[in-house]
Amino acid sequence: MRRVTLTRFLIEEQRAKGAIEGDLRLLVEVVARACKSISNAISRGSLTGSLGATDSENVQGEVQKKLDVISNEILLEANEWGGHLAAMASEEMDLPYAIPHRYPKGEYLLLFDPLDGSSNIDVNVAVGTIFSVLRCPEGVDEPDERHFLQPGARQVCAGYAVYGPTTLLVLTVGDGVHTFTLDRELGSFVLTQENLQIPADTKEYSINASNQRHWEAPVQRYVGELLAGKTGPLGKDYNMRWVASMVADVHRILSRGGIFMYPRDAREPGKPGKLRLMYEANPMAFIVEQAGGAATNGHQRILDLVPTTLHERVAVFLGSRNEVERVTGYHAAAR
Ligand code: P6P
Repeated sequence: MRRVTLTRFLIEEQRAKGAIEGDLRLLVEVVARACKSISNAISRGSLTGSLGATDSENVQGEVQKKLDVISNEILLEANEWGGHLAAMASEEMDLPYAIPHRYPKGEYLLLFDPLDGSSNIDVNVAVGTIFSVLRCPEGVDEPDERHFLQPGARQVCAGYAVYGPTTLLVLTVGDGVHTFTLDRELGSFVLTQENLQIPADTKEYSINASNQRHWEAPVQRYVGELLAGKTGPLGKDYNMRWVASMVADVHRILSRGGIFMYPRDAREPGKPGKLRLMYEANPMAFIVEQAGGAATNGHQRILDLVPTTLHERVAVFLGSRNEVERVTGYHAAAR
């Protein structure tokens, strides 16, 4: 494998395919550098007193971990001065972040979950950063929440960093999915896998089974068939994994197939799901589809959903195409 850094890859992609014009390349490199800083911050954990919770809640009503706030700050400070962004939005902030007037603005909107799975951070389990890039609508100088509310199909770039045994950056600009591994000696992300493909079939599913009694009928039916194994209608035994960090569960699926599910459930009937559409489901759906997989909310393709609020939630079924199509078909049959 040619040892290609992220910068060289982005330049050569632009030269070969015109896939990544200047400001988008700058955006990806700045976000990657911020993810390196986040990786360093979380790797020091208790050494720097950065574990544990703050005494504040985010817009989701969740208690913020210190590292949620630190990671959010790292991404804001890394991106606000470069001139590539019109505004930013984060799981950790109620409203979009306007680029300070002292800095030039660019054509992109950046959305992120700065530290996904942060409930795992205090027990040293893999967490991650998820990001999504949209174009700011033409002629809009001061974008507000409305300008972010674009369907996921309009994303020009999406990616995540997973902070595990190694720190990885997984990226798509609409021309396949590629993985970069952080080489801490070089201080650079190095290309380690090109054009990831998710197998259409799988023997592994991912769901928080403790919520089983709250699921709707199509999910009860589908998971019941998975549990029935070889003697059941699917004719094979399945394994289950649930890390409770979406980034870690999705990365496993990108690496070896599987289906990830966070369905809506009866605990909060008013909520369409737990995961957030704009900066969790949409970027992951873009990546999964670019790797040959599928992503729906049980009824529709996630990337076709038209958002109504910045922090809206959505049910998520994503991964191996044949399994996602099966459980989505069960939702259609139940209507
Ligand atoms: P539960 C993390 O809080 C997260 O948003 C996703 O990363 C993860 O898949 C899910 O929630 C875990 O939810 O209910 O199993 O704790």
